Amino acid sequence: MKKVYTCFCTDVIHEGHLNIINEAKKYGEVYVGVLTDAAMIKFNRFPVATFEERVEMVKAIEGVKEVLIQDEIMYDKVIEKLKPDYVIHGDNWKDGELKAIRNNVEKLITPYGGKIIDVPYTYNENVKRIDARIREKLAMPEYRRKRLKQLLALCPIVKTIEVHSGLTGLIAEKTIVEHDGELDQFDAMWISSLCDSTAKGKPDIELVDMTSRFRTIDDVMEVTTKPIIFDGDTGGLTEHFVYTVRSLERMGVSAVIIEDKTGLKKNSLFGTAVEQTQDTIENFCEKISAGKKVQLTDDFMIIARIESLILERGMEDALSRAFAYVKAGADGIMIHSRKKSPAEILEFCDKFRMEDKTTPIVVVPTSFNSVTEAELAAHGVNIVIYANQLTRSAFPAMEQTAKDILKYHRAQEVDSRLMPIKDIISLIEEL
Ligand code: SPV
Ligand code: MG
Repeated sequence: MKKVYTCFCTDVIHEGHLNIINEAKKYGEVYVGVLTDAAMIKFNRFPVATFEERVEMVKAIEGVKEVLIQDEIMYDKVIEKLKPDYVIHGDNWKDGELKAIRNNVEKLITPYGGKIIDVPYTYNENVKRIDARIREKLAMPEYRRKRLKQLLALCPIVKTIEVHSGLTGLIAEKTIVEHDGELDQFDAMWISSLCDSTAKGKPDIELVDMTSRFRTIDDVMEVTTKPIIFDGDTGGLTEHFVYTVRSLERMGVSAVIIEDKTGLKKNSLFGTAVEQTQDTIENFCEKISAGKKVQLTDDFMIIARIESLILERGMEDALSRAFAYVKAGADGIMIHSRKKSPAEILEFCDKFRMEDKTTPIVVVPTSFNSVTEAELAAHGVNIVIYANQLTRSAFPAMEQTAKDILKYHRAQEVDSRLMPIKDIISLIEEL
């Protein structure tokens, strides 16, 4: 009997999958791989069924001889083990990022005479509806809120990108890249105070009030499913912060990061060029504890951000604050720096990890941007936030377009740099 292999990356079996199985049966015995959560989230949506449930679901399909665990997007391990005569898949993998997977399979099976079978991809109204329903579920507060904790357990490092609107949210949600035979996408979104304020033409001094910041969150949530980390600035007065925690948690935000500054907050990247006051350890610990006390679920995280390195108060101060904040209940630590070199950040992480192996560490490599995600993860970092790059890339592009239209008194000269209207329209899905 010939062996036919297919890999399912889904949490619902619909007619498209059954069609693949039925086609596969014509060629031999059917082996189905179920992609693990860690592999699935690299290029697909977050699963709504557990891995065990997905395995059971596939086992129950008539005609499936055996279910295999596939723990990588690429097929190397599974093909080496099974040596299938055929690998069958929907023909949607012939284009776009999925092509990298097809290429990988082709390279692996051709040498021993294996063949690929591309079956027409089923994407009818029914399948579309099932897909949309799952995404709607993922966007619901009770599913979205806990996702950051789930990702922390699954990813070597949670890759987070700044968003400040529905459109930037869509970019965070949908951008998948194929590079060097690997697929990747962002895991989470950061609602930056700097970029949220900048998008409104306002300075980053806690001037944009919470009602307006929540409006931004809502715009993003309307069109995305990924978890949100909210930049809560200083958290404001403790008496106000407790209300913010309640609201964020109810909305389905996964985490708030508050920084240990007090008084008129200025953006950290000004460093010591402007006057900024660090809060006392005692006050800030009280704020963290008060926030933790009012929280209603175990899903939500309050992450304490330490400004000691920004304000040049030294490593010892940063570390002692980190341990105190964790003791006060912080679910994570963000350490910030405006140095070009990542050295002080990595030193902090190493020293923190000597005493605390588990509390998540968050970093924002805006200044020390040469550091890679792998290096950060190797020093114990769990979340990396690209805090302002979308805003900073859009602004010069828009400004140049405005200048050129003024210069040429028409728009033809700029057109070749613009996204075609057709692509803009397809970015935004209609119900
Ligand atoms: C933000 O994005 O608003 C931040 C990070 O707080 S930073 O601008 O680097 O201070
Ligand atoms: Mg900020």
